[in-house]
Formats: sequence, structure tokens, C-alpha cells
Amino acid sequence: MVLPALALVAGCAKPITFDAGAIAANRMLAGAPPGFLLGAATSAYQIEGGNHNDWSEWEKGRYPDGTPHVLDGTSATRAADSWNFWRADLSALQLLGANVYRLGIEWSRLEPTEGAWDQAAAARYRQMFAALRAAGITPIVTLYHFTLPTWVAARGGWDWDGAPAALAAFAGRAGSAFGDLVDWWCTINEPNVLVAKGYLAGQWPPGARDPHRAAMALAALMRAHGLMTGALRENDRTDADGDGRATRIGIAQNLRIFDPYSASPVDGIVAGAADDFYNQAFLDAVTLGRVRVVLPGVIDIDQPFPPLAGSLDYLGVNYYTRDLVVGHLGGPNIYTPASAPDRPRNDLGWEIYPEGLYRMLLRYAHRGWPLLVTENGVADGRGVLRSDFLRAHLYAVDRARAEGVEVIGYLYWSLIDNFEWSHGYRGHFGLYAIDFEDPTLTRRPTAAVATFQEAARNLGTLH
Ligand code: IFM
Repeated sequence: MVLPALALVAGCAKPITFDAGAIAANRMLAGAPPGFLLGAATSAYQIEGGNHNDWSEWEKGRYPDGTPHVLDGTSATRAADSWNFWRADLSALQLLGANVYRLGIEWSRLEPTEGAWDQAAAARYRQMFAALRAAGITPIVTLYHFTLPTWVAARGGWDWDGAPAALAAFAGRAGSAFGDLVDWWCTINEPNVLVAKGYLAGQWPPGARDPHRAAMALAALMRAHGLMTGALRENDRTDADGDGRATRIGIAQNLRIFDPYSASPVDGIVAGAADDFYNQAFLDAVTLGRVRVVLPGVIDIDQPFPPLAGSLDYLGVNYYTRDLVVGHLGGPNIYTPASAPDRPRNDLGWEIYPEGLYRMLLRYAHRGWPLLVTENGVADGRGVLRSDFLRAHLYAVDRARAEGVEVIGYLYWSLIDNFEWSHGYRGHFGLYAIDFEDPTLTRRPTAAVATFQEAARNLGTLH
């Protein structure tokens, strides 16, 4: 009874279920146009090692009950050491047949104190971008992926009203320093996740559980994105790839399906509210050119903010899973996620639901932005789920494209195993596995590399 009820409340006549035979028969990306972006993604802090910021401080801390902020008390001190092993990452991309790589630059490394600029670090990033381009791999550079320099955190992080301007100044500097090598920029990674984890769940810095602060932080991130776009457009005037455009700017928005668990109105209302705050608020702000965050009974922010209007050249879609929502109208949590019967789960317990990617691509089609899947992946330490996961999610992309959705690329998360925030080294998302106990940190291809290569051959980026 649960699933039909679910479909009814979700407003679809029939639940969408992919057919295993159709997925197996699909020639992944065979119909994608030339120029389709196929590659993988990482973030600076999760792979580089050697960074000092609000997260490295958070890692040292514990909750009041004594448990460490990061499972097993691990840290990203060395991570995958990509600061030194970046050439191994480049080889891994080449073996895949990737034509694009989304990677981050670390704000705290480049601007360790306010207004400073680390020339040696900038030179290393330039070396990486130049090597990628020489290998025919387009860099997509993320400017802010969850970590703040300690000087920003000391002023209050996203509670500091100077934070949006400070991040925009960094974006402008990055635009001038790297713009001759980089056209594709991602301003902010998953503002909604940052707010949910850092300001509602208390699991990431600054460790708050405060809906009012959460809404204010989301509003600050909206302002930051608008200002960053302006700064990038002003400071990066060089068309690095000769396609007539000096910048392509997007955000990477985590999109999660919130389906009501049952036909109970409470599940439906709460699923809708979660969807509004998590999936929709940031994108509405961009569409309307207004900083707008509404949490009924908590806060109602609605102010014009012209820099947001027209600030997206593409929408980055980070898609992983769905939550089946059992809603609560009182108590500390507005919902508890229920288990979907008979669906596989990844190592972190997330439902594997490729139909959700298809649903999201359809939902965000025709909003004025081409869609780029900037992250999609599975935590799978045993390497038994990833190939099928990739095949099924590329089927979702192909099917959406066949129905007229402008999907311009797909990036698997992650290129290599990395530091998975509060899960430490327990979330093995990599197409290449790393044994973090092994001093060589060798990148070892998982079985999914062959599946990725199959897609790359169909696309024509691997011969
Ligand atoms: O590792 C994260 C990444 O930093 C942001 N998107 C989701 C990934 C998997 O949890």
C-alpha cells in the first residue's frame, strides 16, 4: 500500500520505475552531441591535504558526549595528497577518457590572511589547469566548497555580514589569476547542504542547530553567489577555449527527492516544505533576482538583490538520493526518513534511486539554464554497486536528453576516494580507490572505470 499512496500524494499517476532491461540495452551517451562534457569531480579540501581552515579546526573537536566530530577521529591532514599527486589524478582522468574535470581551489590556501595572496599556491594551481588543458580536459573550477579560511570563521563565518563581499573579492582575484586558463566556474557548492549540516543538524562547522541562523546563512550565500558572479565577469575577460565566451558560471546545487512516505497529509506537507527550503529556495532567488528565504513561523526574508538575476549560465545538479518523508509537526526534527522497500542503499545508507535524477532533470528543464550534472556517485567500498549505478544514472541522463532536456554534461563524484566530511574515510565514492593507510596513496581503478570508458567510447572521447 505504501508505494501507490506515495505516488498519489506526490502527484504522479504512476511511479516512474526504470526497467532493468532498458538500462542494460542503453548505449550510454551514444546520442550525446559533440561537446558534451564527460568527466569527474572532486573538491580541494577533500583531496589536497595540507589545508588549514574552519574544517581542520572542526575535525579536532568533539560533541558534548565525547564522540569526535569526524567518525573515528580522522582528519583531512593528508587526504589523498593531491596537492603533490595531482599528476596521478590527471593520468586517472586520461585513462577514463574524460574531457572535463571539476576541481576546487582552496580559499584558505590562496588567501590565508585577509587580503594576502599566496603566489606559490596560485602558481601550482596554474600548473594544474595548464596541464589539464594540454591534455584536452576542460577545468571547471569550484571557488567555495564548504571550507572557510580561519580569518573568516573568526569574524563569524556566514553570520558575519562581510562574508559575501569577502568571498566575492576572492572570486574576483581568482578570475584575474586563472581566467586565461579557466572559463568554467562554479561559485558555490551545495549552499543548501552547508546550511542543513552546519546550521540545522550541528554536524559541520559552526555546529549550530538554529533555523533562524540557518535561514540567515542561506540568504548570505545567495548574496555571495550574486556578488561572485559579478566579480568573475569583471575580472575574467579572457576566453580561454576560444568559444566566444570568457566565463560560464554556475552553482552546484544538491537536489534531493523528498517523497511523502504515505498518503498522510502531514507527510505530504512536510515533504513539500523540505523540498521548498532545500531544493527550491536558492533557485527561486536566482530566478527572481531577490534574496528570499521563508521559513513559516521563523523568518521571512524577501529583498531585491539585482546581482542574482541572470547570474547562472548553467545549473549544476548534484544528485545522489531521495528521502521518503515521515513528517512530524512538532518536536526537534520535522521529519524522519523511512526506508524504501527493496531498494539498494550505498555504504552511507542512502537509497540508490536513479529515477530521481531523471525526475530532477525534467523538473529543472526549460528554466533558462542548461543543466550540467556536476556530481553523481555512490559510496561503495566493496566496488559492487558503482558500475550499475553509473549505467543507471547515465540512462537517466540519456532519457531526459531524448525528451528534449538540455543536459550538457555528466560528472561522476568522485574521481578518487577522498575525505567524506563527518564520515571521514568511510565514504568510498571514487572511480579510483585509495587505501589511506598506504603511504603511496596509489589510485587503483575500480570495476566502474571500464563502464565509464564504455560511455566515453560511445561519446567519442576515448578511442
Ligand atoms: O563529498 C560530498 C561533496 O563534498 C559534496 N557533494 C556530496 C558528496 C558526497 O557526499
